[in-house]
Amino acid sequence: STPTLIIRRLEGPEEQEREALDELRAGLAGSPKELQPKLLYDGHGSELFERITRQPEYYPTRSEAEILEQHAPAIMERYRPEELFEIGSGSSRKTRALLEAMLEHGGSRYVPFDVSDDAVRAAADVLCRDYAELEVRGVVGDFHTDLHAVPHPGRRVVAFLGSTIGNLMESERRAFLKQVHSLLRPGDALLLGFDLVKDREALEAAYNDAAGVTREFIRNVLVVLNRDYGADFDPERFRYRGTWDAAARRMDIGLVATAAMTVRIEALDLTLDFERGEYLRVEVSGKFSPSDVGAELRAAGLEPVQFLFDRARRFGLAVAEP
Ligand code: AVJ
Repeated sequence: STPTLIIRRLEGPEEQEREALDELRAGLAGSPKELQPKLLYDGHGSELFERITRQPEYYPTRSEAEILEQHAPAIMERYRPEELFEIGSGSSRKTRALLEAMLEHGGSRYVPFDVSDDAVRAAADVLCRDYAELEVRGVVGDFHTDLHAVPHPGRRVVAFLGSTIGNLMESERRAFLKQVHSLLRPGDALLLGFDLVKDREALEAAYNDAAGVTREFIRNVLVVLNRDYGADFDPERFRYRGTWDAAARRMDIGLVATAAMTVRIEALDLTLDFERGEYLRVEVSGKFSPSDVGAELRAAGLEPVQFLFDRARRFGLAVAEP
């Protein structure tokens, strides 16, 4: 059979653009100034992130892949979903273990959902080629606003992998998990990947790789702002910083201005002043204990039924039911 591919954009371009500008303005008005992590994933940024996942210091992708390879068959045997709905699917590379196990147990639909249309399209193309019996329905959207608009035609497993949940602040996580709860019916399940709290050394190494790929990934956000928002940032005058904030239990990741400067952002009709040494936060990457995750799931009406780990216990996968 021929696989089908539908790219759905859930919001009109004007609406998307207006929201993006409002968010950008709000973030830059804060202290510290803050950007939205999704700005990192233009075509080049998505490629850089893929390169990060292959760096020796960046364990999360490998650890999660190990968990999925080991446990996907039992998970799919237990839930026997018609579809796998993956939020923030990116390249869908780790998803293969889940897809293969789902196909074994009669499921046939994959719904990758991502902000990057390039990523959804590329992943869908490759998966359609590699799995002839798989039906792929790609969805391009923002998981903060667009999840409710995705149809729910049958039993599903929803996956939110890679510890992307760590990009969200606590109040955002609460709202997000409630949204996810509304995507599930009895018999469905959520697979939530989360990075575990660990020692500062291992964490800071993962976000300060020796090859400098993370630095390039984060600095690329300024190129995105210059190109897409008419800004005039000089990336050379910002230094990368990725440090562990033990009290907030998150990596704080961003750029430090190496000199006082003024930056213009045409799309916002905004002139921004930076002091020398001022921090521009680009993302946070929260780390969790299984009990933190369990409590947040329960608060959203989800029941954690299993916590799975890699052998070195660096990363976790929660299985939860509505
Ligand atoms: C894609 C958000 C899971 O937080 O580890 C990797 C992004 N940033 N290195 C993470 C990231 C710098 C990544 N997530």
